[in-house]
Amino acid sequence: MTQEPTTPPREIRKVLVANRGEIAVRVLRGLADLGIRGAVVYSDADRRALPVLLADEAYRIGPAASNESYLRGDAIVELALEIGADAIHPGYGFLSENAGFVRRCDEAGVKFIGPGPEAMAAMGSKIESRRLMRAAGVPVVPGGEDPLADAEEAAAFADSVGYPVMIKASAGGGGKGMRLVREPEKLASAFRAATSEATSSFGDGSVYIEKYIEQPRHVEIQVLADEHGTVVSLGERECSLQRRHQKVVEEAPSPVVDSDLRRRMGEAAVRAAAAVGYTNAGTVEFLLAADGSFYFLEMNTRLQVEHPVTEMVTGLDLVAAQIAIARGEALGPEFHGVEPRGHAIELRLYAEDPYRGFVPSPGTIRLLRWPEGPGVRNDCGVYEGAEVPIHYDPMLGKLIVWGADRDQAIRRLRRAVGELRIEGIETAVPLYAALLADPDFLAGRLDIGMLDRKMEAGELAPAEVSELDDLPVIAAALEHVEAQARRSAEPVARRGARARWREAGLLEGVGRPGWR
Ligand code: MV4
Repeated sequence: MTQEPTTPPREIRKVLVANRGEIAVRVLRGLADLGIRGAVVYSDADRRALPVLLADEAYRIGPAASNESYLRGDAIVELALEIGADAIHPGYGFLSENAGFVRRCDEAGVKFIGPGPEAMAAMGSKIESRRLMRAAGVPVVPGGEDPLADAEEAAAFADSVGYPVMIKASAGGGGKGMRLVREPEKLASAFRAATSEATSSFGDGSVYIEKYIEQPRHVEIQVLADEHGTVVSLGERECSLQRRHQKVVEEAPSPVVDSDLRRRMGEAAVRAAAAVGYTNAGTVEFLLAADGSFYFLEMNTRLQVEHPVTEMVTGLDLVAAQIAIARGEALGPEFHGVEPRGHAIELRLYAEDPYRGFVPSPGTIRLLRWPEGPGVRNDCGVYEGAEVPIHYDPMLGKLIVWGADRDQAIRRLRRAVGELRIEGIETAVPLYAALLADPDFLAGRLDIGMLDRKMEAGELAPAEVSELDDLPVIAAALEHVEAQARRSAEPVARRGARARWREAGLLEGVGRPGWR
């Protein structure tokens, strides 16, 4: 990145990470790689969590409940001022898409690492963003421009675009306040249901109507925008494998996006970001129909969970790019004309049981062994012995692989899933093992309903996970027990940081076998 001579750089020497779990770890690592001090907040439930152990500084922000900790924008800005942090990185979730929080940061003179509040608010309203996108020449799904006044207006619109249609909440996103209507007789009740769900969920009952696109893919474009008016596309991620609006597997590039479609979707995403004066990292979501047409859905104004697959195929560090943009630097040549190299796939690992309706499975991680080797990246927010609290999203982390092409990436992922061991909690690892043998997945035949359909049809029954037997594990455990016996015979002074942490009570409850 190059500095524009006219703009003085904004000093960023210390950043407060206002998040938890794997994304706090990812951001802290990015900061460390840049030589920037990383501070992190934590709730009572996260006192011994991995970000707290990795950060240069860690500050208690409140009790376990998010409302009293990670969502306390006032306390977080106050803390940033107190500790001399130049900027706040919000991660995803929590305060990351809260325009009021961004304004609060601006007023305090603490740099928010993300877009400005106007761009964030414009994209937060689905009706407003649809209107802006249409005006900017970004394709949107055929449908209404304004909030629907009543069921009669909904019926008139539905007749003009043709059934099936979707009624969506303007303040929604992620599927809340959304109703699919296939027959005119069901429209009025769907309108009322969407309106009341939108009112109770968002305090804003306005809804609009769109033509329903059958069995599309979810393909999103990663964009970066500097503070000098330059916006670039870093290509797409295929995120069609979802269950109930929760992404499960993501990959880059999409198996069906060729360089011409990538260029057209990239240009549309750049127009979308430019139309709202967007800055920093963002993602423009599209529905990609079977006939190759694509439509703007919404823009996520944050760094996303699945950003690593873009990093793996572009060789870029998106957290470093976010910091450079926040410092006022201009996007350099390495960000222009980016084409994907090879193929990356990410599996999300949640503490939940996919074969019992994905119920959360909180508890203690008794054993954790991550895969390693060529092309494997672990973005993980927990360690062996850690507790998975019930208070937050149960994502433990992500397993990401890179291969020279999709086939190699899939083979490496199969190998990595075979090496992965998580005990003490339930995860989707057996489901992933089944998916990695599924003919439709292998052929890249994906759509947004595929995972739910296959789960319901029993086509993804738990597969045998391991290609290894347990002998190496037993050997490692024996070796570990012996090593521990040797260590406990040593004088305290020679045992280093680990012993000191334990004496400080930091490692209470940390499982012994395998803990490094
Ligand atoms: C749609 C659609 C089909 N047609 N809109 C779901 C979440 C919200 N962001 C938009 N969503 C959808 N909007 C039209 N006009 C299908 C979905 C949809 C979906 C979109 C992306 C990823 C997964 C999905 C699962 C179900 C429905």
